[in-house]
Amino acid sequence: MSEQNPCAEVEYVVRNVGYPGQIAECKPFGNGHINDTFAVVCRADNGSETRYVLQRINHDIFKNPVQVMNNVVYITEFLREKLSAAGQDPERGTISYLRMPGGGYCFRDAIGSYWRSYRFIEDAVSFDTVQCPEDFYQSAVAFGRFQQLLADFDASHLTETIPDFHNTPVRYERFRHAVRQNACGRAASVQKEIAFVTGRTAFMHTLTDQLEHGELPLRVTHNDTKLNNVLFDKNTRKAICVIDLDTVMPGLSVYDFGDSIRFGATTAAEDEPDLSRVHFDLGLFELYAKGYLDGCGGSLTRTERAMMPEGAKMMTLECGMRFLTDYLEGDHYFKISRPEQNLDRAHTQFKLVADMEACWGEMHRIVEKY
Ligand code: ADP
Ligand code: GN1
Ligand code: MG
Repeated sequence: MSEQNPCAEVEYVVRNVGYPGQIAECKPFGNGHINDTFAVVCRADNGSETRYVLQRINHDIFKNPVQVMNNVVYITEFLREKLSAAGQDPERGTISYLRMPGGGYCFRDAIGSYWRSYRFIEDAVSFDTVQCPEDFYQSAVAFGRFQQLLADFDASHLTETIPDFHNTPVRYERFRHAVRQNACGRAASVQKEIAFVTGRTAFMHTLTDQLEHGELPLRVTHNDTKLNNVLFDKNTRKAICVIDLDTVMPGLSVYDFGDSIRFGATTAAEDEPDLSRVHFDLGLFELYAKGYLDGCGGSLTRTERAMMPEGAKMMTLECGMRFLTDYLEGDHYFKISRPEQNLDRAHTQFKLVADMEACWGEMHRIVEKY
C-alpha cells in the first residue's frame, strides 16, 4: 500500500475493519466539511447486501479520536435505551457504531488515520438546503427532542472534544490572531469583512456572560445542528435521526437553535457566491422556533426562549468569522472544492447577520409569542 495514495488507504481500511461478506462497493459520500465519509456495501454469500458508513475522523481537528468515540458511543447507548423505552426503533433513531478489530470503536490504519464505521440508515436522506418548510420544522422538532432526551444525561461522562467550540470571544481572539499573522497575504483584500466582525465585538460576549452569571443553564447540546446533520425517512419525510455527534458537549440550547437558523433560515446555500440571492427568512425562523420549542417539550427556561434571536445571530456571526479565519489561514479547516469558497461562506453569514439586525425587533416579537 502506498502511503501517498488515499484510495489505497481506504481500500486497506475497508479490507481490515472486519466487515462481513464481500466488499461490493466503496464510494465517497455526503457533504460534511470535516470528516471523510464513504458508503460501503457488503454482500453476503446469499447475495443480500448491507450498507455501512465509513468515516476517517479528522485528526487535525479532533485531537483525540478515541475520546470522540467514547463520547459518541456513550451518547448513542443512552439514546438507544430511551428510544426503546418510548417504543421507538433505536436502529433508525440513532447511530449504531461497529466494533473494530481490537475491541474498540476506532481503527487506526498504517499511516495513523483514525476510522470508524456505523450501520447505514436505509431509506433515509439528508438535505443541504431547505426544500420545503415542513422539512425544516421537522428538523427543529428532531433537534429539540434530541435536547430533551439528553436533559438527564450525565455530562461528566463527556470529554470536550473541541475546547471553546462555541466560545465566541475566544473565536474572536483566534480571528484577530489570523488577521495579524496574515499567513497568506489575504488580509488587505478583506478589510471590509474584518471591519464587519470587529464592529460587533461587544455583542460577542452576550451569551458567555449570561452563562457565567448563571442566567443561561449549561446543557448537553449537539453544537452542529445543520440541516444535513438530520436524516429524514424517504417515504414519510419525517426526521428520524440526528447524526454527526462529534461535538455533543456541554453547551447552550441557544447555540443549537442558532446554528440551525444560520444554515437553514435563508434563501440560499451556505456558499452562494451571489449575495443578491441570500436573504434571512423570517418565516423559516418562526417555523423553526416553533418546532424547536415543540421538540424541547417545555424544558427551556424563559431566558433561554428570550435569547433565541441572540443565539441565531451569534452562531451566524461566529460561523462567518470562522470561515473568514480559515480563509486568512489558507483554508486548512473547512473542506473547499474551489478557491474563495470560504470567503463566499463568510459573506453569506455576514449578509444574514446584517439581515437579522434589520429585523431584530421582529425576531424578538416572534419568540415572545411562544
Ligand atoms: P461531517 O462531520 O464531515 O459533517 P457527517 O457525520 O455529518 O460528517 O456525515 C457527512 C454526511 O453524510 C451527512 O451530512 C449526511 O448527508 C451523510 N450521512 C452520514 N451518515 C448517514 C447515514 N447513516 N445515512 C444516510 N446519510 C448519512
Ligand atoms: C462543520 O462537520 P459539518 O460539516 O457538519 C463544522 C461546524 C460548522 C459547519 C459549517 C466540527 O460542520 O462547526 O458550523 O461546518 N464542524 C466542526 O457548515 O467544526
Ligand atoms: Mg455533518
